[in-house]
Amino acid sequence: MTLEPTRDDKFSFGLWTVGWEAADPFGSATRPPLDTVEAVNKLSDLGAYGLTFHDNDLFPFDATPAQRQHEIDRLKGALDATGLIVPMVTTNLFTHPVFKDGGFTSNDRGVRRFALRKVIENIDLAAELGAETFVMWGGREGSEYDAAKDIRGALARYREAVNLLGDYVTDKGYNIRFAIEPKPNEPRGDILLPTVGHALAFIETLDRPELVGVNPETGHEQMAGLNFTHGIAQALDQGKLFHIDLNGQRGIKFDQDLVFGHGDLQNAFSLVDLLENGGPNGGQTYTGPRHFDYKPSRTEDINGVWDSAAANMRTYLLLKERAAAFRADPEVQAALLASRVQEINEPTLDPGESYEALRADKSSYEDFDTEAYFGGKGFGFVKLQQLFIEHLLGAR
Ligand code: GLT
Ligand code: MN
Ligand code: MN
Repeated sequence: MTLEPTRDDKFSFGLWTVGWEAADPFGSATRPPLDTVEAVNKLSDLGAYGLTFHDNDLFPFDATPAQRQHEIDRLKGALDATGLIVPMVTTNLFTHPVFKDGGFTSNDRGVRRFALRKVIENIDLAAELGAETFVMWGGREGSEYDAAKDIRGALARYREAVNLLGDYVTDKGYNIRFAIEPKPNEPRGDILLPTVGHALAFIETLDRPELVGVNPETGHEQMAGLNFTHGIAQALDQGKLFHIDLNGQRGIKFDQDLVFGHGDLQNAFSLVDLLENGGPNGGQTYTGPRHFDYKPSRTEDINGVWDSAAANMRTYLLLKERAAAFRADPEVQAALLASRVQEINEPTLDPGESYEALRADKSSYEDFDTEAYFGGKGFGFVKLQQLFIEHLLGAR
């Protein structure tokens, strides 16, 4: 297996990632702006297949129509020259002061109408560039103070917005689906739709749930102490993994946006196995873009930017190679069997078995030897996990 990224690996990067100038709440930028054409050329050279962006990564918030078009034309020229594509587009509804209380859910109705217009303009651009996924990260949709936000009202406005945008892409005949990106907090004290589970539940309340899925980000689930691989498995199970933001996070703290694998490496390993192989027993895999939403650390100059971009892809491919080795190992196969990992796919009831039949089956209850589970019948999960670690470490 090659560790050189190719277009077939479907690696993509946000323009805001490699283009991050590294200003944080405590310090000013440490890098100059990165030109869009240079970003496209370099990502293409490194083996990526896609570039994604917010409207205002490409042109400023206050750009004139001519300036906007000039930047779009420059991007298109670079895409044509390299063959890079734009698989996903998203809208900046968080930087400008007008969005200080959110876009779709600001208490200010005028702001909500402005936000909808801004997104609609950007959906037209996404369609023009052939993007098939439109991400909605509502980082400013939330609150700091419980008294200041009617959460049910805000969710109703969120729903109203997504429903309208669903009508828009449907009426226009655009081949675009929406992906909601959850995050628990930062920049707001508490953000609406904070986890994959909240977003999945919300989607079922929409007029066109089939048009809307999720764009989970590694660090965002891990900031809430959640298992990212579990969240992704559930999104796959529900047919809702429309896009994914891969990065690294070390525990429950601010959003670190580290390189993929530079956080919880074990979880990154199980994630790649899930995306590539469908998890322990195979099954539904993920075929969409492997999108890296990371921030090259503030300590880095432009060399560090490109080293870190390459590191995301190389780590992904290394984990993919390690997952294949893990699966091919006969000792792992034996350990999986001993741990009865495949048995979870066997239905608990016999075909057609009713609850009456279950109640009539004495072996399921009256004669079932529960005592055997005291001091016996261990599952052997630790032995299996050690094999997983040894493959991760390249020791096998
Ligand atoms: C912002 C956020 C990311 C989102 C981007 C999409 S913007 O950088 O931190 O997680 O994916 O709006
Ligand atoms: Mn993040
Ligand atoms: Mn993200």
